[in-house]
Amino acid sequence: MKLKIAIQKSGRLHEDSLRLLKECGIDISNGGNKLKSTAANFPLEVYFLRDDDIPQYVEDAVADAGIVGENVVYEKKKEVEIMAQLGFGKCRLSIAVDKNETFSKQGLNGKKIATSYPVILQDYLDKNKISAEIHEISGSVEIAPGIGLADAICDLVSSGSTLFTNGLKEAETILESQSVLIRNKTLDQEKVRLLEKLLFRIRAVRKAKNNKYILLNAPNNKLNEIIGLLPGMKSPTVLPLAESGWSSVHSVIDENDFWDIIEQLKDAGAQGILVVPIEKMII
Ligand code: PRT
Ligand code: ZN
Repeated sequence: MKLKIAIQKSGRLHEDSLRLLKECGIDISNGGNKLKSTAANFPLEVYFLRDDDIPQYVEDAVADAGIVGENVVYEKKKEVEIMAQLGFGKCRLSIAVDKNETFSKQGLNGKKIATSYPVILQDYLDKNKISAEIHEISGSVEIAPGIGLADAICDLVSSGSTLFTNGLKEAETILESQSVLIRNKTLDQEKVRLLEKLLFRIRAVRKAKNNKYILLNAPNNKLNEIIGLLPGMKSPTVLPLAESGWSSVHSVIDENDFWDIIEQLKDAGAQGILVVPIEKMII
């Protein structure tokens, strides 16, 4: 029995999806032109598909699970369950208008909005009691206002440079998105067990990415203060240095607190601070 997982065949999520599986210790030969590939060391079969088709395949149990953007999951409205956010493919679905226009939500009334996300956009319009016309197009949405096809657009944005080069500005974010792991809702016990195993590994990889291992030297009379700055997983490890009066302190810190804590540690008298990436974190 193998767990079947669908990932994007080519495009923005392809590499990161494969990398995540690899970091979970699962070796898959790269897609190339193949439709599917079997992992050498985990009961997993990987299907390479267009991202738009993945929710449907997962609903139909052609694939048991899939990796796809939340934007696609919400747009397709298929019967699938989101298991975990994966931290890559981050973007937002936003309404954009001409850069010289003053934007207001109610100002969208009676306007024409071009998008590849009619379902999510309609939900947003309904929620905000806006009555606008949705013009669905499948690509190059950003050129629609320039050629007189629409007054505004609703499209994915990451750096914002596509909007900028087309004389548009981001006016309102309607969805924050990133890649997620989705599953079919009626998997049998054995498949659920495999999926849990995969999810356990994904969590360990994700957790490790958000944390760093830190080692430093501290004068013994400053140890309490320094340890107070480093909660660690349980509590920091403290080992005596060969030089008397000094200790080596080891701990784990959150990536987001990193620079703040480093400053405080230095101020407290820490020296020789080393910060190293963590590969996996099981807690
Ligand atoms: O062939 P297939 O159908 O599988 O791929 P696709 O062409 O439909 O999708 P692809 O590979 O472009 O994107 C896959 C997923 O990546 C999307 O569904 C999102 O979840 C995610 N993602 C993250 C993005 C972006 N960032 C993004 N910037 N998808 C698209 N864009 C486009 C956007 O549509 C716009 O044209 O990039 C442009 C804007 O980028 P910036 O950086 O200029 O703002
Ligand atoms: Zn697509």
